[in-house]
Amino acid sequence: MRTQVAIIGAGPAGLLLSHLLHLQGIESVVLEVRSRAEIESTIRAGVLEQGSMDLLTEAGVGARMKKEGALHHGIELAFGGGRHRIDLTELTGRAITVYAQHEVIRDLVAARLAAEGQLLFEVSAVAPQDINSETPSVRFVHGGSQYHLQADFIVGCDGFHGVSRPLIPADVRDDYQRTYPFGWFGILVEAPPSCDELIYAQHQRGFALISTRSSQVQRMYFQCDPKDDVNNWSDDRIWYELNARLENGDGWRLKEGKIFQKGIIGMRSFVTTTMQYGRLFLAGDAAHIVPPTGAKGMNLAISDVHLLSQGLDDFYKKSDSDKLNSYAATALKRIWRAEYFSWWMTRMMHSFADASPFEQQVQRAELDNVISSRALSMALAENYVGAF
Ligand code: RFL
Ligand code: PHB
Repeated sequence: MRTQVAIIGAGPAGLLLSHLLHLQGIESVVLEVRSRAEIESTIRAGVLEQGSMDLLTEAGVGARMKKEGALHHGIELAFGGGRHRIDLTELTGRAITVYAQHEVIRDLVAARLAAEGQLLFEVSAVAPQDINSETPSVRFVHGGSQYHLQADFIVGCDGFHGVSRPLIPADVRDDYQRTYPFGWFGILVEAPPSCDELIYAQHQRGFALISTRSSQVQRMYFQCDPKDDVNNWSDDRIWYELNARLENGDGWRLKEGKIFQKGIIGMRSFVTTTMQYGRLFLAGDAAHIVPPTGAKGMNLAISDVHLLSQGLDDFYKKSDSDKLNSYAATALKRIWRAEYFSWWMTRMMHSFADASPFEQQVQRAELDNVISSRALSMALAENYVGAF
């Protein structure tokens, strides 16, 4: 079995890379451990930057996103019993779209299958070999048979817990990370939206985020102990906590409904700066993780593979490896800015158990500064919509 680019993982990074390569006439095979039904139903991100929307549209996979996604021109910051709108479009000329990650995945899977792309689900024992040679390959098992896929390049798009990153020897790999002392409790609710835009709330009891999925389904999160158990949280307790953190002093309350999914997510920042090792490249969560407060993870995965597809195009069409060789350095500029922004939003919006009263007051003052200064509002807006 032979292809030009072997792609490990069918998340947004792997699927979009395969699709972009196809548009450029470059062959790839995507290997995915999970089933199609599973990747098309896992609930994750929701916010697409304008640049991501534009790329998906140009690549011909944006029609449903345009129809079913919700274009948002602002977000709200809630703190101190008040709400403050950050007008993203007035400040940056750009907007974001709220469209679930698994819908992006469905659109990409449909496009790959319509083009008769090689997309193998439920593979196991995925083992890249000879990554530091010009003849890398991947061994794997599919449908009970062993396969050996020869390729020119291997791209690890297999997320944070995948097999690709650990193949880069520890002595040449530079990893940077931070784990946060809290997690997010996420729920999906059958209810109409409680507000027109996303609300990011800072409160002594902890952070809360009100997002949406459709006119009937809402997505909400609140800061929790990462080791907590979802079974400790009855629906009543969840609504009490969310309403307490969003209190507005004017009797406003969330529109409650049936909670049909609950889960706890850990929070970390992570970057490996070694995104290339020989003929192995890393993209998306395989190379970096951001806490979800900045809504950057899926967008970074999209911008990584956009860059990589350009590098591979130059390699095949012009025998020019410059863009491939500068892939890591170019991608990391954007990655570190997104890491900074996600860390900054996380620090500003969450409660830290060890914060002194002084630090708590300074945190509030920072939020006051962000909403009162046009320069700081604009910095937040530019980072949020990805205007760089
Ligand atoms: P993924 O999506 O993790 O996909 C990796 C795929 O690789 C497969 N895999 C393997 N396949 C073959 N062989 C192996 N050995 C394999 N090991 C793993 C996995 O099964 C999987 O299908 O990585 P990718 O493509 O890099 O995409 C990254 C994004 O998924 C992630 O950054 C975002 O979901 C992060 N994120 C958000 N990003 C945003 O841009 N906007 C948001 O609003 C946003 N909200 C979020 C988020 C992530 C969250 N969670 C659950 C961490 C909200 C949450 C709650
Ligand atoms: C989501 O809708 O899942 C979402 C929105 C904004 C974030 C994180 C997650 O910052």
